[in-house]
Amino acid sequence: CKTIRFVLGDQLSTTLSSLRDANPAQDVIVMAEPRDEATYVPHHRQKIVFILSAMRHFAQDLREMGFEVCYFDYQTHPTSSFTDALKLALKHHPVKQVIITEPGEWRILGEVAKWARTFDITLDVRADDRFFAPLSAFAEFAENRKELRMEYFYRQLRRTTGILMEQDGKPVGDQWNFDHDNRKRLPDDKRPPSPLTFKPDAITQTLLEHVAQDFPNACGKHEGFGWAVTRQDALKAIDHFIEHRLPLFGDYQDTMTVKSSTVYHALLSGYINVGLLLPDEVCRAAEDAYRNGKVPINAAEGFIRQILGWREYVRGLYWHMGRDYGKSSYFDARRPLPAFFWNGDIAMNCLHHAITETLDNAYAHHIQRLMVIGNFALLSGLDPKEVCEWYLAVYIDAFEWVELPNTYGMALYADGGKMASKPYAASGKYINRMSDYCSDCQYNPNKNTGPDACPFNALYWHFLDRNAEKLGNNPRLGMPYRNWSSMNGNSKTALIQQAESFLKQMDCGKTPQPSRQG
Ligand code: FAD
Ligand code: DLZ
Ligand code: SF4
Repeated sequence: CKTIRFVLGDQLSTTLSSLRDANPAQDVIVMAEPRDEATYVPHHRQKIVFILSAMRHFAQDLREMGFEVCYFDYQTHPTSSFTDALKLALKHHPVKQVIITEPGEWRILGEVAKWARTFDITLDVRADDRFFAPLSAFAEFAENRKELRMEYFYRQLRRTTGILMEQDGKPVGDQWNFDHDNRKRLPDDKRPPSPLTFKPDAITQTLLEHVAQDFPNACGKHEGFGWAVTRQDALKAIDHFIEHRLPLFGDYQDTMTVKSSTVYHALLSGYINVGLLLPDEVCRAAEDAYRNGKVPINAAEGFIRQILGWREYVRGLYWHMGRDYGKSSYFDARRPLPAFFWNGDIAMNCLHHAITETLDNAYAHHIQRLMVIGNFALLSGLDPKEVCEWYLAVYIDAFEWVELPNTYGMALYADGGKMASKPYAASGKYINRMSDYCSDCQYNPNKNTGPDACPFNALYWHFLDRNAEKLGNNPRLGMPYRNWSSMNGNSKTALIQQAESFLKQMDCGKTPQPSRQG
């Protein structure tokens, strides 16, 4: 019988479970740009344009395949919510069955679950099988395990998919993990090649012209938009990445530099998350490059681990933890998000770069997100709810299922260690080792106290000291706590005072500045 197939903005794959058996002769595909989705956080302008443009292009592709697409664009057919859009669609197409692939977040799943009661329809919610592992595989993995660590889930998926595996069941290169090769600092004379960008076509251009005015609460710059919005262009982005950046992806995976906001990273997360690319094809392309001798194993494994390992693991964790994951704060952190998160106006060079690049490009690479911005939020005790909302708003690839475990679990340790075995807390010395930010900073990463001491240093000790009851027994923090205990009382007091004076300035709404001596 005739059905409505409801396709969401992160389901732009023609192989989607809800479209697989669709019949162009009788089914109607419904897509919508509801106001609620554009405004539930102040999304980055490039993120809004990216999603809406990719949706409009996808609708065009479906029409070319012969489908009738009932599309509620926000300009000519405004809707408030997905439910509102379905109600209008059912008026025009009074069908008895609605089919949808399960939404990527609890909020929308809750809304969709009410449809069978609200409307006179049967509702078929299908699993999203664009991932390597069904949710049941994560549930099985989690059963009877005290600790849910990525590494074991990843190895399991290497085995079940055969990716980077030898015929005898051993991992290619005889090792599961090449991380120890992947911590190089970028040499001064090395300049990473730029990623492939795409000139906005008429659909994207129209959105770019309207987005600033139509979404006044959105954040970030829309100028300089160069994201792919079609599958064809996203496929070109994979090829370009594999040829130009994957070979050194592993070596410089953890590096940060003022010379490049993208280093050797892929910039594929947005495309994968909205469905323009499938994780399987991206991993297989990297594996082929390794097997054809184009890239070394540390690059191929390092990259594949991000998608087959981290991406699958965070997705499993998000659904496994339930809808209340993200609602509490292990450290009882309550400090409001400082204003400089929205304008980058902060004297700390690493934070300034990471936040400004985020607001300019809707992108920052993993180490900037984790070890600069996330680390700062963790050490200074920012409220996890506000921090998570910020991350959900500002990145091109931000959808709750992937953003929340990464921010709340990994960066903020706000789940008390369900995701990470220890907080990713680091002082300025780590940032200095992994980046070239510090040489051009008004602060000194080698100083702990004094007017030009790097704030990360005192904040690091302040964080460990104030959370000693919760973290003191963590075996992975034994060394820093021993160092803290062995410090003399005056040094400790000076560090605590240094951190408190920084936090006080921040609480007063002042952008902390290094005060000059003399
Ligand atoms: P690369 O570094 O080139 O990695 C390749 C691919 O691996 C990515 O495209 C992505 O699909 C996947 N990947 C890498 N790391 C992760 C990870 N930790 N979790 C899931 N997938 C991963 N990623 C998102 O897709 N959406 C988010 O909202 C998001 N929020 C984050 C928030 C914080 C605090 C942190 C620390 C990380 C977050 N990440 C998020 C993970 C990671 O930073 C991004 O996936 C990555 O920076 C995207 O850029 P890229 O495509 O150049 O990635
Ligand atoms: C994030 C987002 C935005 C900004 N706009 C839309 C939209 O117009 N239509 C849509 O279907 N989805 C949008 N999304 C993604 C949703 O908020 C949500 O994350 C997904 O629908 C979950 O599967
Ligand atoms: Fe960041 Fe400190 Fe280095 Fe400045 S000195 S760039 S604040 S780590």
